[in-house]
Amino acid sequence: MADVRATPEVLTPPEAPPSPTHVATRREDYRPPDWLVPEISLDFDLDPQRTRVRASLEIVRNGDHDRPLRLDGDELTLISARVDGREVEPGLDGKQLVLDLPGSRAMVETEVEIAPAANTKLMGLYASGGILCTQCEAEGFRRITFFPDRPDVLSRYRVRMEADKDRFPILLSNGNNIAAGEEGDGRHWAQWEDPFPKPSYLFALVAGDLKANSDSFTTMSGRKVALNIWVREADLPKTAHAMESLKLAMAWDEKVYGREYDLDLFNIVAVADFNMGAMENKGLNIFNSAYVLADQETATDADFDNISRVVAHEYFHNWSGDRITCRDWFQLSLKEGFTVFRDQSFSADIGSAPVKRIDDVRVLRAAQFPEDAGPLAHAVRPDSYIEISNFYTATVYNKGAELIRMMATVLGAEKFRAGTDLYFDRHDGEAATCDDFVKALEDGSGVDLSAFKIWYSQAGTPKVSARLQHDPQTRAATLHLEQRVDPTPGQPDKAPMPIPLRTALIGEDSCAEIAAEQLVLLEKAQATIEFANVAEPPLLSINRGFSAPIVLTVDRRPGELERLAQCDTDPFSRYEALQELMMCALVASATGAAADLEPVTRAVGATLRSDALDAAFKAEAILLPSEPLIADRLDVVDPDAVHESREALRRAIGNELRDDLASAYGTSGAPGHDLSPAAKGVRRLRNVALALIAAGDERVGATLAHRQFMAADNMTDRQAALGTLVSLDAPERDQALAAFYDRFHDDPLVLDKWFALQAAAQRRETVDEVQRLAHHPDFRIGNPNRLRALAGTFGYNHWAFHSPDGRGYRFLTDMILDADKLNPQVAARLIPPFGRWRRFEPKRGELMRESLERIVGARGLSKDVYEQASKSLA
Ligand code: B3K
Ligand code: ZN
Repeated sequence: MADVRATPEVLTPPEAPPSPTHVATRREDYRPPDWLVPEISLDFDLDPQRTRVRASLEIVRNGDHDRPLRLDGDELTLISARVDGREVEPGLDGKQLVLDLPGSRAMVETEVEIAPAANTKLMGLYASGGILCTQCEAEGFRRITFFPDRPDVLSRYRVRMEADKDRFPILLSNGNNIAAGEEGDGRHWAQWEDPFPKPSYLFALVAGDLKANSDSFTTMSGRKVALNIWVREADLPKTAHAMESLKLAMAWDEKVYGREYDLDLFNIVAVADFNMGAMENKGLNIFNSAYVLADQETATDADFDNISRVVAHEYFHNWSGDRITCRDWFQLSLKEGFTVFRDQSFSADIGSAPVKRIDDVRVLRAAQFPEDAGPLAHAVRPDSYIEISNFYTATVYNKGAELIRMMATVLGAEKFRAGTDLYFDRHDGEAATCDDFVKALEDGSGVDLSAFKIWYSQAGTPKVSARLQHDPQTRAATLHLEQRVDPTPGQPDKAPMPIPLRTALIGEDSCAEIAAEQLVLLEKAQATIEFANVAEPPLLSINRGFSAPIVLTVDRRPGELERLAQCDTDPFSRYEALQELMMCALVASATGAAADLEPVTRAVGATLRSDALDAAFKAEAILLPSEPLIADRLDVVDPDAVHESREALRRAIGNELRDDLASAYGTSGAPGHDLSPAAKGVRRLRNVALALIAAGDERVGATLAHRQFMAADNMTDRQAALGTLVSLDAPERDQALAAFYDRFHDDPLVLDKWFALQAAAQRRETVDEVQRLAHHPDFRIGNPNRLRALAGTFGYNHWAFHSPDGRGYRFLTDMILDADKLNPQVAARLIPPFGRWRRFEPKRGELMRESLERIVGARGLSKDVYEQASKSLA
């Protein structure tokens, strides 16, 4: 692609059309609530078509003001409103109910009607496969009843619900079940009370024909907590792993953070239609069934790991989210960044820590770095939003977690724990801010962390360059460091950021650590660090463990990376050396330069043959950087050149290392039922090897993959075999796809895999395939998992999505516009692949831009999609 030299600036976008209803909320406008609601009683007369909700709010004026009470509402039919028992006619301002209240307290009662079965947004109370359930974060409670729906209004909830007993035998809400009874007309009722004041976004209710996997956990203070995972009866056998994960998470939070569970009951419910992974409602977590249900036949090792991760994440929220919540939605990372950091540490502790770190960094680079480098860049604590749902991003979650990790690294384990102890004590029962969190860490540890606050407010990934000079005569080595942050939307000028770099020197000859690891804190734009007594040529091992979320460029001599890939004593940096070695070759060939693949195949071979490395690490290390990651390194992206360069390297590895790959593929020690990190590692290595064998020789690959597919006794091997086959032009491909469908078409989560595998296929025909699949009788645009499996997966299939004729763009645009009519939140999450249009060669860039314009110009567009598409154009 050396001949393609576009000037992306010529692709100027038009002004986004003004949209008066889509106004931005700004962080600087925060004001404490005018009215508080210490107590609320809710009474639900449940019916999928028409549910009556009666709410009694004890209202208290907050401060000295004469502003009216404003209650948020959305798609509610108001039946009646009363103040202190007297019927009133409230005013309406937009969607808000406005009531002038003379005194400092009042009892406000409303009665509304809602239609759960018609709720396709899956926010508020909705129906999923015969179950009635809720999702309130961030602003869904207002779709259930009129309320000041903001996270700094904390209330004690009493809930009564009544429903048909046959259809809805189980009635659940937050807290404790205090009473239940029959109505005599086939209906029954239950009353729940939650003793912990909570914001409305943590309210939950479930009614359905559910069965529980029940267990218990005894807390460190000796209290017995009843645990239930509620699912459809047929799914009960698939809940064992989630239950084990929950108990491990409860014990881990006691041991690592001293946090004990606080109610006598903890319920989890799994539903098939859910906008994201799961939700941490107090005492009643509601989950996307994908993060609960698993068995050997239907779930992969990655699925099992994701279940542990998400179950733990939601459980950890009980303290970092529920007991201490967010003052306003700009502070979202207070609970999400911290909770992701907590779940990452948990997964590292129960599995392989190095492999977990590699995984986390891979996610960060795949999802967050592009965000930071594109038109949707925002700070970990954003300054404004049109639709808050659009800010549940990799920046708020994963970069937020990296920010906490950096502070934890600087403090060390003991001081970090002192800081978090103080945070939990000081803010228990409050709605807090990110500043409160840093202050508690500082006060608890006695360490000034104020410099790190810029990571909350400044968007963009810092770019650090490093150069090591060595003088053999004086045995002195000097490390030169420089940093810069590129402008992001709304932030043209950037300040230097504090960057903690775990750094060591490795001897090029001895292959050993010659300068022990130290923590270098780069605070200014530039710094130099001196090393004495460096007796042999040193190799720079820097940003070990990925101690800072940065893009690092190191000025290296030829051969350094290959040597580091063998010698680095930090597993992450060793992985990184091999990845960087591959990346250099890939970027060279994608830009038409001569690429020497030999050092790469040599290093991959050495990694495969190493006795010192375990299978899981080998698998991660030899996996080639993805096409989007290669594209991120290019000034102008030609997806065909990127694809060809990656395929060429895969072929070279497959051909050159045939024997090493065959022996890796032959590794034993992974019986299908064995979920130990070692067995998972062996399966991973075998499956990575299989894909590379197929890259070297399609026929051999197809034969092996088909044999594995037919013989597999677990979903990891079955899915991986099919994953290799779908990208090949072999007769086994269609046979295997048909066999997979025949066997699993009644299992929605496995059927999602079938859709996703085809949408991920590395073939020219994939764009035709996804169009056909969109008309498949099993495709359901209203089911978020199915939509993501097809359209979401396709959007990240770099080569196929960026088909030069623009058909990939048209497909995704149509999907987004169709999905937006039903579920704006999920539709908006499909937009980011379009956002990088300025970086593509001009023809594709123009087609991408046109797609965004078509979206922005569509009639009746939601504010979710409007915000993402219009910002992507800017
Ligand atoms: N807190 C929820 C996310 C809610 C998303 C709302 N659009 C799940 C989680 O992060 O644990
Ligand atoms: Zn969370």
